[in-house]
Amino acid sequence: MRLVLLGAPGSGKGTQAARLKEHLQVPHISTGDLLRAEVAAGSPLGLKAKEVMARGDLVSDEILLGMLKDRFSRDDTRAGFILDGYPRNLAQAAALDALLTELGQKFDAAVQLVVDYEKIIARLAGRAQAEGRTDDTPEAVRHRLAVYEEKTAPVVDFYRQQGELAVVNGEGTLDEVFARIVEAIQRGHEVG
Ligand code: B4P
Repeated sequence: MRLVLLGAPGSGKGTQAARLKEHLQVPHISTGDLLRAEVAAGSPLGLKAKEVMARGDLVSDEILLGMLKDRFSRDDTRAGFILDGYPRNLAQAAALDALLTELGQKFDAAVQLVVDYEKIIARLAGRAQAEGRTDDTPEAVRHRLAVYEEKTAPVVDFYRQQGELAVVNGEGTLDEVFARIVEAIQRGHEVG
């Protein structure tokens, strides 16, 4: 199974991807996690990404594509993957398409998790307290939501037009959301 997870920051992509990884037995590729690992390691790439991420802006397409190509060069992605946090703009969607074509692969579904913005703000405020992520401050969260509207929402429309989008309600318990995603993947069409 090859899955792309879409949704606003805090919509539950990372949370659900961790469960889907066990369920589908394929690797979870989170571009946010890959970037945070670079920042933690203090690599040149991490130093470039650090401030951009803290502001809630998108890291450059060039850096992201390099990281993604590197990750897809590993054998474990041949059986499938859950891609979480990529693509985040139309240029990244085109780059993903080209990369998968080059690898002779095609993803099975793009799943969008939909959560009301007020709930997202509350979730991320909770995570800010629990984990202290620099991009979960109220200002950064507001900016991330604006970036999502401007840059990532067109990606959702693009996959909808291609007939590849499954829209899933991301509100409710973790189990409820997980069950909806599994159902959406199985049915291959939109569920409420
Ligand atoms: P990400 O790591 O992708 O962060 P995110 O959008 O906040 O989603 P995340 O997966 O962490 O949160 P989740 O919804 O699971 O990106 C961080 C930054 O990296 C970006 O802002 C950008 O700077 C950079 N970046 C990443 N990819 C990029 C790309 N492709 N191009 C350019 N830049 C890129 O969970 C959020 C919270 O909600 C958690 O606390 C969780 O416990 C809670 N939660 C989840 N499900 C819930 C539920 N059902 N009910 C209640 N709470 C729930």
